[in-house]
This record gives sequence, structure tokens and C-alpha cells, in this order.
Amino acid sequence: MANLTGRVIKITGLIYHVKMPDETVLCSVRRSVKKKAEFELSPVVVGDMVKVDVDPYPPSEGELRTGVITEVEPRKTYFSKKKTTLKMEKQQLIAANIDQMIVVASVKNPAFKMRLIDRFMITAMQGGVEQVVVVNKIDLKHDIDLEKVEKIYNSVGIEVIPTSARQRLGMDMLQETLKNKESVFVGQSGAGKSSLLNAIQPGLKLRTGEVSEKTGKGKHVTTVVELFPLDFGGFVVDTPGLRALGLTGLDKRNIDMFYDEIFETSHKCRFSDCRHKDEPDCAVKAAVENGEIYRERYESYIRILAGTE
Ligand SMILES: Nc1nc2c(ncn2[C@@H]2O[C@H](COP(=O)(O)OP(=O)(O)OP(=O)(O)O)[C@@H](O)[C@H]2O)c(=O)[nH]1
Ligand SMILES: [Mg+2]
Ligand SMILES: [Zn+2]
Repeated sequence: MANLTGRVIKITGLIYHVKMPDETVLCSVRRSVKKKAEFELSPVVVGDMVKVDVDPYPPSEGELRTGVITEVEPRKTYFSKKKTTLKMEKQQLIAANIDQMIVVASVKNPAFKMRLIDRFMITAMQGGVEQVVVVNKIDLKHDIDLEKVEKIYNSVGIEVIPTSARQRLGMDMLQETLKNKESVFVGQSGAGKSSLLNAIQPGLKLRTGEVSEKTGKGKHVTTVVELFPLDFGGFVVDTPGLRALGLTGLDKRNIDMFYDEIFETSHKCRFSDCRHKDEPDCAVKAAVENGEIYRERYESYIRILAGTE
């Protein structure tokens, strides 16, 4: 049996599609690999580099060869969310070995929610992935202060790209950002992740769906996580919009680490364990008052903090 290395590009049910140098092999996962992933719901995810025992028999005409995944190589980066089961808190890995997370929000339908963007940011930082914010549907009439949003994220080194998949606005900038990188598209259902990818590369022909008139929410159109090559270089992973993004590994003492400017300022607080809430002589609160720290960032921090208390 040939033992080769490949990359998981798609998972459908229990079948793992692994791209090898010359072919795509349909694989199952060896029991020992499943056992190792005790705290993870999915032992193998899209983007994983895996060792495969490829079936020696040639596939019949027009069929793909089959194999077994025997090992998962250590992940350089990952994107995961929390899944609470009856018994314990587990990490649900969604994609591995990607360079950047493109957090797609929309100015409207569904409503723009900075706190959701920030939750994605935290998961990206935890997984060692760079972040970019895309604000889509700018063709719609809305009341979001895009300049302010850009200022806030740019101040912590995060690029913001306003787009309209419908009117093809911002596509050059998005393409430039995606070029020669591996990106995972995340965000609320209906924000337009699949539409943006179709606008960038029509050949992808990803399924897109309506946003409900009644609830303003997406209808969870994309259901399979899949890795696609881009014609201009790079790869993208489209993901299903998440209903909720649970965070793992957060502790009320370390949340400020995910807010660069808050973390830096925190060294000037009177108490070294200051949470920047009701403590006296808090340098962070003072910086918010005098405009050195954006109030929106502070409020986002406080909301995440509240969730861990
Ligand atoms: N007006 C407007 N509508 C858009 C734009 N981009 C996408 N839409 C619409 O928004 C709806 C949802 O788009 P999708 O691309 O399916 O959204 P998604 O983020 O992939 O959603 P899930 O796969 O469910 O997570 C569709 O009806 C799109 O036509 C845009 O730039 N402007
Ligand atoms: Mg989609
Ligand atoms: Zn403080």
C-alpha cells in the first residue's frame, strides 16, 4: 500500500476528499486517528495535511480511488468554535492550515453586528490566523458609518474592505487580499460569503440563498466546508454561516490580550489584575474617556468579559 501525503479539501458525511499530487482520493479515517482527537469533535478537518494509505486497486472507469487516513500532520493554524455537549466542552475545528480569516458582515440584511465580528477575531487570534473584515452589501441603503468602522479596525492593524457582490464593488481590493493566500470565509448566514466568492471567481458557481424578509436572517445555504483553488493564486474555504459562535479558552483575566490597545494600556492601571470595569485608577477607562481608545472597542471588550463572568 502506498503511504502518501495529501490535503483534505472537502468532507461529505464520513467521506474525506483528499487531494494528492495526481488525483483526489476518497478516504475514511482510521480508528486510532479518531481516538487521538479526544477533545475535538472532528478528528480531521478541511485544510488538514494527512497521510493516506491508498488502495492499491485501480478505480473502475470514472471512479475515484479510495484510501484510509492514518495520520494528521500537526496543524500550523486553525479555526474552531466551541461546542458544548452534555458531558463536556469540546472544540469543533472547522478548518486548518489557513493564512487568514475573512470575516464577512453586511451593512444590512442581516444587521451589522460588531460584536459578532469581534468574536470571530478572537477565534482567529487563538488559532494563529490573520484577520480581514469585509463589509458587504454597501449597495443597500443603510446607516452604518463605514469610515468609523474602518478607522476602528485599522487602528489595530486590521484591513476593512467594503464590498458589494451585487454591484461588484471592492472586488479588486478583495482579490488583492486573497491572492496567493489561503483564506477562510466566515460570518453570519446571509452576509454574502458565497456571493462574494462567485463574484471573484464565477466558475465556482457556489449556491447562494435569499435572506428571510421576516427575520432578516440567512437561511443557511452553504452546508459543506470546502477548499477551492483560485485562478489568480491562492485557496479559499467557504463555510456555512454559524448560528452562534461559542468561544473557548477564555478567562476573564486574559480577554484584554485580544484587544491590543487595551492590553497595552492595561500596564498603566493601578491594579495588575484590573478588568477595566469598576476598578479605581483604571488607565483603560481613562483612555476611553479622552478618546485614545475607541469606545466601540471597549464596549466590545466589556461584552465579551460579561460572557465569561
Ligand atoms: N443587495 C445585496 N445583496 C447581496 C449581496 N451579496 C449577497 N447578497 C444576497 O444575500 C443573500 C445571501 O447571500 P449568500 O452568498 O448565500 O450568503 P452566505 O453568507 O453565503 O450565507 P450562508 O451560506 O447561509 O452562510 C443572497 O440573496 C444574495 O443575493 C450584495 O452585495 N448586495
Ligand atoms: Mg454560503
Ligand atoms: Zn484597568
